[in-house]
Amino acid sequence: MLSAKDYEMFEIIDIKAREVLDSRGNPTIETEIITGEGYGSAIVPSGASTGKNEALELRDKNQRYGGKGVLNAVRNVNETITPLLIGMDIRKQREIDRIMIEEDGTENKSNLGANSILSVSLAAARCAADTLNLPLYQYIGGLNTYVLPVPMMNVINGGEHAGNELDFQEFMIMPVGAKSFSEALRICAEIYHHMKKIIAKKYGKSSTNVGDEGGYAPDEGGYAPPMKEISEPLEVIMSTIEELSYKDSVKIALDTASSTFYDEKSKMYNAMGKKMDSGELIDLFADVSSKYPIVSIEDPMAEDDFDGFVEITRKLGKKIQIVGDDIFVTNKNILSTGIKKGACNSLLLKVNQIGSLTEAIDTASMAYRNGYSVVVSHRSGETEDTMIADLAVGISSGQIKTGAPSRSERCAKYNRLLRIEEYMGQSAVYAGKNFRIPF
Ligand code: 2PG
Ligand code: MG
Repeated sequence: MLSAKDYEMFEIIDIKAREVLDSRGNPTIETEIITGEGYGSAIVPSGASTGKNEALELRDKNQRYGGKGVLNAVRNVNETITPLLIGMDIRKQREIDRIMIEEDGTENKSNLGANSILSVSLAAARCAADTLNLPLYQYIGGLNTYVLPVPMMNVINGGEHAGNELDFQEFMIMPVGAKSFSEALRICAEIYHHMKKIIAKKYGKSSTNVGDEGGYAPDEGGYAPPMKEISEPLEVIMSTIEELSYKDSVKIALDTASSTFYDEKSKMYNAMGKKMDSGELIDLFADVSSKYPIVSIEDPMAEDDFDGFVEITRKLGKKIQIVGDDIFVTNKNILSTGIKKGACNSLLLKVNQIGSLTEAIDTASMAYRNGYSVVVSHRSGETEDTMIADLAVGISSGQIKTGAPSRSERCAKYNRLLRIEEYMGQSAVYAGKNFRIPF
């Protein structure tokens, strides 16, 4: 039976939002919530290669911070959302999210801003976990939380995340053969460090400068022309893992973010100095995945090329995970269309694409129920917030994409996973080779 005192401990007493900076030095929103006996905070990340249908990130568009200020979003939390939620039971996450979505009243959260709503939604989950004295991942996933994800570590950056000539955005390593998450992370970090020497030797020292997600962003280094061809970063990865004798335990994943080099009018892809139609791009991916141990390709086609997605899934989907990011934008309705048409076999999950925790989890559930795998992901503009580490464990995604270990905002997530693994002790299971269906 509940006593009045029990209820008070869960009651939302106050909510406070403020403007802080993200890893690119752009403003973003942080929100704190307190209950009678708990505290939770969250900071919202921000993308660069964004999908057209993402929920709206509210920016002030005035002279401050080149228009990127978020004081309107902060005001929306402090003046509009807070009075609606004060006194509510912090455990009612779905109700909290629903109230904010209804108050906003738009399809893409353009009224209050997805950044305002999400900051409250995530802070509420963390505050509820704290009030209940549970680790966040366990609050999200309950008893069914024992799977530690395989890192999809982005070690070479191109596209919108770097100022180099590489059109494809992310070249990632996946240590599927490791026995534990901590071993996987060690393998990744060792590869990352050794790769620096290999890149410096071949492309020059300045080619080891890093991009937004901490991966190397090889450019004009003086010794060789800058990396441009898709095979070049793949060769660097292969040489590194061979020299370290990790060839059997490490696979490769790509996020080519193909919307960023697609011309909608001509329906042509413009990469590596060539123009390719949908079929030619698919052939390129079929070719590289027959030569290199590629197990996953994210956004191989542009978000507007739905037919291309269906075609590549039909051709390569048995062997390779085809992940939908810009195409699905963590939106249940769009994912549902994709499932019906047979586009992709995996969902990239980014909470800020949809703007609330419960909606993101609903989209993940739909993916699982239809045999799609789920990759929980950071954004290229990140913060010290580690929520996605708990989310990956909480929904047993088996995979997490959160950048390279040279940047603290990425390490924060890996370090949180190390702590979760230690806390779980013997019951922790590393997804490893079962990363697509880890349970
Ligand atoms: C992506 C992400 C994260 P951004 O495309 O998957 O790696 O980039 O946050 O810029 O959309
Ligand atoms: Mg992507």
